[in-house]
Amino acid sequence: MKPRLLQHGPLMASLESALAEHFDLQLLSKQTDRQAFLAGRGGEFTGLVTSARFGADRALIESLPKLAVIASFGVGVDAIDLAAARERGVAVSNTPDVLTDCVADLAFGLLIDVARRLSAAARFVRRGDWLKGQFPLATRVSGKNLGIVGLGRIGTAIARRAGGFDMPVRYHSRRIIENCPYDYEASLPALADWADFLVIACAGGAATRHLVSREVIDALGPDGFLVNISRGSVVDEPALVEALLAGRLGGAALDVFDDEPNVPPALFGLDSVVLLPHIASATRETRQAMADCVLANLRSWVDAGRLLTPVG
Ligand code: 8YV
Repeated sequence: MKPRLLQHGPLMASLESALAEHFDLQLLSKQTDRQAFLAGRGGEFTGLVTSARFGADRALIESLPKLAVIASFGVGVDAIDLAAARERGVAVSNTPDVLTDCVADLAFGLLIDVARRLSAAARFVRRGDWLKGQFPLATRVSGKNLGIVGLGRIGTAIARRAGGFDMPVRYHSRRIIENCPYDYEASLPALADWADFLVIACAGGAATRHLVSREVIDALGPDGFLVNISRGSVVDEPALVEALLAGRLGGAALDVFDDEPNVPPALFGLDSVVLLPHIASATRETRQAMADCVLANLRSWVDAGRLLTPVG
């Protein structure tokens, strides 16, 4: 008999079919009465497969009394109640490493876009405005100061890319990293003050909520640019919108938002912002590698009783 696996939220079609080959897969989203389904059948599932987007809250974890493992598609686990999982002895896996390069590539794409105004210039051409005059000058990237918030796998990959642009790099994180080639800045406002570009690459969740505050945004200032490929929750979004509208911040390039897929409409008319629909890991190659990682974790759990990429 195949082990019972509950799926929360949609996944790539190829992953869903691969999972269905190895597991008795039930989709929570297909249940018309979710509460009644969980109350009646929650005890059947030892595994839950979810994503960084859908996560697993305490109520869901507690409605699955035999739950032993949660496998999540994505590296961020801020939407999973890890405390609830720990209390119940539930092991959790994510998909680190395989998405690092694509996320770092996109961070640099955003950085160049917002500084050189690529998206804005493309809109200018499509509007026919080139026929009427020149596009305004933009901001140089090479050689400028890059501040990175969170120097984990993704932050480090962004720092490596900065080497190709001769950008001095400094970072801010919970603690200093030994033998790190980049200078540590204990104060985030001080890092923002030094930086021409501030890239957010730390984990989301309660510990980093609104870390990029009004004070940090003002320290980055009218000549500075914010790039976010982490989580919208890390930034005080209303303060960011206010600063952009008032011209107190040079620009922002955002792949993530506080209430996705809702983006503050006040940003739509601004050429100083680049807005993307959370696509940092969204390449065919990386998403397939993430799917393979989810499947490999679940199969290893069943076959060997251990996860390949456990969280924490
Ligand atoms: C994906 C992400 O958008 O890995 C993460 O933490 O946010 C992204 O890679 C997500 O996994 C899709 O749910």
